[in-house]
Amino acid sequence: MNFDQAMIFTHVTEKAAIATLPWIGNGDKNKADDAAVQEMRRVLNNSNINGEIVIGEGEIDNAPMLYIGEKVGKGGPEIDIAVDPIEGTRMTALGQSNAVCVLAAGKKDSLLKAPDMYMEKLVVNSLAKDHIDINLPIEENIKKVSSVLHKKIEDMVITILDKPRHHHVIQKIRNLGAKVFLIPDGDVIASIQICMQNMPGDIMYGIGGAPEGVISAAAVHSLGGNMQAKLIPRNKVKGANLENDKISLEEIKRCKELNLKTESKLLLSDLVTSSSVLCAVTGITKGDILDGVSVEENIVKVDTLLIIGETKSIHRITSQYELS
Ligand code: VTB
Ligand code: MG
Ligand code: MG
Repeated sequence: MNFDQAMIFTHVTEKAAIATLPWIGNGDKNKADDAAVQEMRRVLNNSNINGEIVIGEGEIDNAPMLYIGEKVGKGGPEIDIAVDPIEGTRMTALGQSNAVCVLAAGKKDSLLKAPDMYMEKLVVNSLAKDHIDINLPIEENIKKVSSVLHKKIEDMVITILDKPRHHHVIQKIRNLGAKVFLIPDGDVIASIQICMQNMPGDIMYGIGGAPEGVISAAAVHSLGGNMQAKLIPRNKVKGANLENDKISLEEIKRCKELNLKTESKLLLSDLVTSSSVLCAVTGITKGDILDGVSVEENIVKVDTLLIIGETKSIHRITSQYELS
């Protein structure tokens, strides 16, 4: 993934973010998502690539989607793409901070092909990269990481999605004496933050979406950090009932077809198999690392983070478009 290709994908997330503008704070998360999906698809299809969506979000919340297996582009190099047209639809609809448009792209077969389901994730920065194991209790991981970072347990900050499924683990972390920073949504931005310098958070842990996991992995890999994960069936996350059990069986079946096993450890090298990957993320609402989309007269401004694996570089790109 060279710089020319990187600009293609920057343009994609920028335009998708701009398309959400009418829906920011409008209360309707599906309309916002729909606008971003349509625009992302349109811009991808206008690009000189031979792209395939290998993992996309949409099934979990029944949102309009760029579906898994969809081919995009006018022709060109073969590229795997993982998309989340809006990461934080609720935040967009409610005008809360940290909603973004995001994708990861890489040379063919560089990104994990998986169903859209839940994923348990553990993310650390480059200093701690050899000191995690998702199969160990979270307390053990915190202890190992604290020692390599030369931090006291009391000073360790664990970032976690604020969801009922995490109440138990949050309690365990607090009992250990470490700090928990809760985020309402958006574990992609949280994962990126863990790997950036001068940002709060030493470990990102918890269960979120698999598409978000693969996208995060591209960023984490490019930033030299580490991530481990497990694909988790829905009934283990949202509780067992007739519907969730049925979905879970389907998820397990689809994983088998893709040669994947649920609830078993995936290494970063399983999630991302090459350094030829990138992650482009454009702010929708103002957040911790990015500004949101803003308009002045007939100019719309967008703020993007472009993280490139080959060059191990991170670029902050501010762009202006004339409003049409
Ligand atoms: C996860 C997480 C995302 O939504 O997909 C979460 O990875 C969905 O969790 O960052 P629930 O189904 O329990 O709401 C986000 O937080 C936002 O897309
Ligand atoms: Mg989304
Ligand atoms: Mg999402």
